[in-house]
Amino acid sequence: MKRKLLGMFAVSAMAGAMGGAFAQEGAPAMTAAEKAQGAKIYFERCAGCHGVLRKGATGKNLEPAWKKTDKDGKVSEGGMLKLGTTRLEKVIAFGTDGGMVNYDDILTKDEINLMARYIQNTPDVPPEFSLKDMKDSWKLIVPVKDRPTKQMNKINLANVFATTLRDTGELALIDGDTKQIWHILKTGYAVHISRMSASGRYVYTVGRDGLVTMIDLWFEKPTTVASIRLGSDARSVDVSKFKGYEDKYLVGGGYWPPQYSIMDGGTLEPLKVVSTRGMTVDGEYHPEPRVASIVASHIKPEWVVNVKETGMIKLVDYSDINNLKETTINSAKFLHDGGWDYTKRYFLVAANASHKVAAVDTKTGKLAALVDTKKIPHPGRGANFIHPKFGPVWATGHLGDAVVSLISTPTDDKKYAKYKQYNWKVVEELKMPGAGNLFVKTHPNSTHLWADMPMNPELENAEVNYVYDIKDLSKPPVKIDVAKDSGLPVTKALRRAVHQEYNKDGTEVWISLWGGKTDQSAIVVYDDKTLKLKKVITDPKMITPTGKFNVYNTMKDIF
Ligand code: DHE
Repeated sequence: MKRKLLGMFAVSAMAGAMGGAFAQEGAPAMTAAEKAQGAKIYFERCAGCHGVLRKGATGKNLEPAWKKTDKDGKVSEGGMLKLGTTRLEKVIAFGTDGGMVNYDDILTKDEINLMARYIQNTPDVPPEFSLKDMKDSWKLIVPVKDRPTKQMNKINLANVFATTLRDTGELALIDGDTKQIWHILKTGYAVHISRMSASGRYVYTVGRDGLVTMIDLWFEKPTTVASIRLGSDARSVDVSKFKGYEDKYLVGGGYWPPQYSIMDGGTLEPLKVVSTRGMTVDGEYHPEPRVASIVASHIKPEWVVNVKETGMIKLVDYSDINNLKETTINSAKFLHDGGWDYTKRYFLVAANASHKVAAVDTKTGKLAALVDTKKIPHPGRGANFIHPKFGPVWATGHLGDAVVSLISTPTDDKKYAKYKQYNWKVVEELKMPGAGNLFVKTHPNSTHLWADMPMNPELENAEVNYVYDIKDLSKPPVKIDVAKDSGLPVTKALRRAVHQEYNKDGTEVWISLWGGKTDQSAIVVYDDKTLKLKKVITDPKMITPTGKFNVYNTMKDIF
C-alpha cells in the first residue's frame, strides 16, 4: 500500500519573533496577516531544509530570484518568481523527485496558495541573539548548592532512556530495567536531541526553539535545574568530556542565529557566543552557516563543531575560552549528522547534499578523508562493527538511496593491520528494500545491524526495520514489523518506525513508532539476540516519540 509521507522534517517555532516578508517587486501581494501566517508555516515546515534566508541546504534555494556563476564561469538564473504561483502550488502540494515531500495532506489548499505567494517575496531576517539575550533568558531553577549530594532514587540511571516526545515538547525519562515511564518533563518546542553529562547525572536537551533544558537525575524524580535559550532555532548540544574538564562546559549549536554558544556545564550560565558566518569551502560568503552536529572529543579538550552551509569542520579548543582556538577544516558543503569511528579518533560526518562523508582526524586536526557515498547519506551517529572480510567499518544509511554503506576505518591495532588497504573506501553496500533511511545502529555486544526507513513513501517500509547479521552479511536482512508488533490500532496518520537505541548491555533494541500528533504511539522493544518482541511501552502520554538516548551509551558514545 502506498501512502504519502506527512511533512518530513517539520521545523522550528521561531516564527513568533518575525515580521512579515518584505514585498518583492513582481511578487504577489500579501496582507500583513497572510505574511505573518506564511512566516509561521515557513519556520515550522521549511526552514530546516531550505534555511531561514532560503539559500538552500538539503533543500533547494527558495529565494525570489537568484543568479549564480559556476566554476567554469557559466551564469545561471532562477528563483521563485520565475516559477510563479501555479507551479509552486504544485511543488508544495505534491513534492518533487528531488526529495521534497508533499504537503497536500498537512496544509490546506489556501495555505498552499499562501506559501506559494510567500516564497516569492523577500525572506524575513529574524533578529540576532546576543550573549546578553542568552543571559536574559537564563533560568537557574535549582542552584548547585540546593541539589542533592547523592542519588535520591533507586533507579539504575545508566539504563535510563531520555525519550523525545516531539510534538508535545516533552522528554520522557523511561526506566530501562522496568520499562516504566519514570517521569515526563516539559522541554523546548519539537525537542530534538538529548546528550548526557560526562558523569551521567545530567541530561541536556535542546528544542527546535533553541531552548536548552538541564535535567538532574539525582532527585527523587528527574528535575529541571536550569534552562537557557541559544537563539530561536537550534539542534545540538554536548558537554566537555576531556579528562579534567568533565562537565565544566556545555556547547550548543544554533541554526538561527548561526553561532555556537559556550555555557557553564553546571548552571548553563552563558559564557561565550561565536558566530559561524563566513566563507564556504567554495570561497563564497554565506550569511547563514548553521551549526549541525557537535561532539566532544575524548582525547583532547575539544569539540568537533560541524558547520552545515560552509562545509567547514571546526575543532574548538575549550581549554582557554577567553583565548579560544579554532582549527578550521575544509570538507564538503551541507554537513549534517555523524559519529565516531570505533577508536573515537575519527569523526565521520555526512555532507548530505554533497553525497559524501567527511572524516576528520581529531588527533592530527586534519581532514582524513572525503568519501563518496550514494545519495544523501544520513548516519545519525552511524554504527561501528568488525566486518568479517574488511575489518573495522562504520555504517551509514541514505535518505536518497536504498543502501547502507560500510566505510572501512583505520586503527593502530595490529590485529587489523591487514585491512589497511581498504581504509576510507566504501567496502560494501548492503541492499535495503527502498530509500528513506534515517538511522542505523549496533552495539559492541551485538552481532546485528539495524536500519530503519521512516522516510520511505511506502507504508510497508516506513513502519518497519531491517536487521542484518554482521557475521554473515550475504544473508538477506530480517524484516521487523514494528507497527504490527506495537499492537496499536491503524490510524489515519502514517506511523513511522524511527531511531533505534540499545539498552546499556546491548541486549535489547528500542524503536519508536512515531504516530500522528494526537494518536497514542509506542516504543517497541526487541530482544537483540532472538529478534523477538519483548515489550511495548505505551501510554496515553506517549505522543510522537522519536529519538531515544540511553544514558550510558550516550555518555560513552557507544554505537
Ligand atoms: Fe534531526 C540528530 C538536524 C529532522 C530526529 N538532527 C540531528 C542532528 C542534526 C539534526 C544537526 C545532529 C545533532 C548532533 O549530533 O549534535 N533534523 C535536523 C534537521 O535540520 C532536520 C532535517 C529538519 C528540522 O527541521 O529539524 C531534522 N530529526 C529530524 C526529524 O524529523 C526527526 C526524524 C524526528 C524529530 O524528532 O524531529 C529527527 N535528529 C533526530 C534524532 C537525532 C537527530 C533522533 C539524534 C540521533 C542520534 O542517535 O544521535
